[in-house]
Amino acid sequence: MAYTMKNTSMQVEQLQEQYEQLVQRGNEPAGTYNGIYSRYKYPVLTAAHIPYFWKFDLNPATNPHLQERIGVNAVFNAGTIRLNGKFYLVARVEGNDRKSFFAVAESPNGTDHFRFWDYPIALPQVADKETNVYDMRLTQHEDGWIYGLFCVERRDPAAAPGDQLAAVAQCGIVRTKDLRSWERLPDLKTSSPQQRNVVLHPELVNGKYAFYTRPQDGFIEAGNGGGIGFGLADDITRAVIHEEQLLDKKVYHTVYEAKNGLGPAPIKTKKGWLHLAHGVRNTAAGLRYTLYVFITSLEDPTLVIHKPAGYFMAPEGEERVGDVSNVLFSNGWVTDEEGNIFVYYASSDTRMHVAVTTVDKMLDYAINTPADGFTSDSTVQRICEQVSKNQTFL
Ligand code: M1P
Repeated sequence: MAYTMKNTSMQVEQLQEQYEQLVQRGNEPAGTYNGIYSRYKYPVLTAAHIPYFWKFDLNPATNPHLQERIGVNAVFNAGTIRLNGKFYLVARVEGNDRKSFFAVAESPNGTDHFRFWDYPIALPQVADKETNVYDMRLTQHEDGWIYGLFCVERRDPAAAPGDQLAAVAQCGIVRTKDLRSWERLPDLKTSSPQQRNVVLHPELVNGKYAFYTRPQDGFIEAGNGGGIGFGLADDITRAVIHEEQLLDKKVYHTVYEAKNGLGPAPIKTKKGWLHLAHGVRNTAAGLRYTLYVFITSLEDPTLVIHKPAGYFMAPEGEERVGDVSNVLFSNGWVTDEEGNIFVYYASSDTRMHVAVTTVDKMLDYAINTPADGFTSDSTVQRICEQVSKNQTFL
């Protein structure tokens, strides 16, 4: 049956109501107690948070069946920033057509009421046009700009004609003052064959722009280049890193044994630069991505001074399942004046969540959690020591 004008307008109202119900839903802390952070109950952004007017042609003359014309598959891996008391996520939105792009969602409190702006971000293009863009890290830099570093992906020019998988990942750079108007700068140049998970440090180091990198040999495998790297560039408008040093390597039999990558830009604290990263290990069920934490020295940002063993967060419950299951990935967190930290993380390349903690709790966690002993025996010894000391309190 063809829809009449009346039915169409009723259906549009229904779409609008469903959308408003979702966007206006409150959120609350939930999940298992660990004293370190509180997960929130509902994801803060999902594909359902995409405005209905992005997906549907609302004109009854051109869309009599009110069909969804442009589908969205997932919303994840958001860069974040807090400006004038509001929380902004620059989310990776992935269309049904597999192309990712960026869109800004805004919330008054950081835990709910995230609403996408009316239009996604139309990134200015560079001459060597990319096929896909994703995973923006936002850095409020001391030079006054907000920088967005993201992955640009192009088909490998050396790919054999039948090979539709070979790709090259590099770091794209944009900057803005208001998240509305974006200036595109040339892609970062390094001597590594590929780059992903590149993050700009918020301060100049020795008068230069400092980048956290993730050099990699191939598109998926980090290969010999595995680890979080660090390099300096003289000029952000033509950024070239001549020398990359590994700051946090992948290590045998750890949660970052296969590869790792920095998450958001680090938070400056009195005890050092606080970092959140993802570590990847291999399992019979495929790769497992968890989040881990470390601190680098304020005097030497390439020096890791605290690193708790194991993961800080791992996929739980519904987080475990999605387009790429068993993945937690974070490229955004924000602090507020009270010392709270809002950790934004994506689960299984499908949706965005928030967990809330404080700078004090994170420092306690990072400094006082035992470091990795790298053997089962050392783990057992630590537990035994703790149990012995706890006898007085039991
Ligand atoms: O699918 C998990 C993640 O895989 C990639 O991250 P990495 O380069 O560290 O393996 C990225 O594609 C990321 O977007 C994705 O979430």
